[in-house]
Amino acid sequence: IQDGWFSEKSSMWPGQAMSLKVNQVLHHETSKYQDVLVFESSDYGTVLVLDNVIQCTERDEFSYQEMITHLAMNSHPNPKKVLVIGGGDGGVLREVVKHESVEEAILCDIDEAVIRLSKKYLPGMSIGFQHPNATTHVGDGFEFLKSHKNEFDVIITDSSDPEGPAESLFQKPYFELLNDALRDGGVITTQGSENQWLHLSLIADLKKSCKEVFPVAEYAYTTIPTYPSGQIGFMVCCKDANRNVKEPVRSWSREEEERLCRYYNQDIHRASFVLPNFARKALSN
Ligand code: AAT
Repeated sequence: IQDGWFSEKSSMWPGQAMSLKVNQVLHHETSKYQDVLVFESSDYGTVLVLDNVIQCTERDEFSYQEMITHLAMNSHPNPKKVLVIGGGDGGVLREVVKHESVEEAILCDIDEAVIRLSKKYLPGMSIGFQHPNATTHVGDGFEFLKSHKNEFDVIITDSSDPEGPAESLFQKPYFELLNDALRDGGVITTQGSENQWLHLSLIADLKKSCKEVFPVAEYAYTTIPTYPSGQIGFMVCCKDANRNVKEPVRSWSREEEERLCRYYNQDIHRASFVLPNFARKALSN
């Protein structure tokens, strides 16, 4: 933070930096895994930052949390048991339990500090932890999956960027673990290596790894002002070769959509897989 502004500088997005005006720092600590900063911004509400990278702001978090969740949930006919890897702010859990079919939702985040501070400073997201069907486990997602086989209908990996504690969550052995942890017909989404403007070759590698493991692996994206370049992508994969994840298998009525969500709807589900030519070409194989 310099002269009252936070700037998100990183070698992952050289030569650019999203800046937010800081009203006040609410908390700053070094956890076991990362530097954790919570501040109140002038126009984006409370902001959570890990290792100098913005994880969420109260103003625009719904775009990411709704899309990473409902792209997976509405690509499954009847999701009962759901796992969230990462997502320590609780926002993805909040979205998961909007689906009435869900009997059990488990969250596994590596860092208790994120969960603790979100409960204190981000009530709109951490409300997800309060749901009676939600349970929380503190630990590494990669390790957690090793002891869970053939168990989940949907697994959502809401992880930080590949530099840091989440590095292993972007590689093929992780997708093999995900595949083994899914029941028949299961669906996953993962944070897809940032975005098309910055990391096309990383995304192409990620998609290739997913395709080697899952019969269906598609890239989708959402817009979000406070992530690098204003967008972030997801891999959406399914164990069932006949499932078209670009078409929701379940959808809400327009009234329900507007009551439940601020970003996601069935048209945006379909549209989120449509890519501009430069990205379509790079991801075509
Ligand atoms: N919904 C907020 C967005 C996030 S949160 C990423 C979470 O992943 C953090 O809470 C972090 O503690 C957790 N995490 C990191 N590594 C692991 C791991 N190995 N196992 C389990 N959880 C992990 C993502 C923001 C994306 C930022 C885009 N620039």
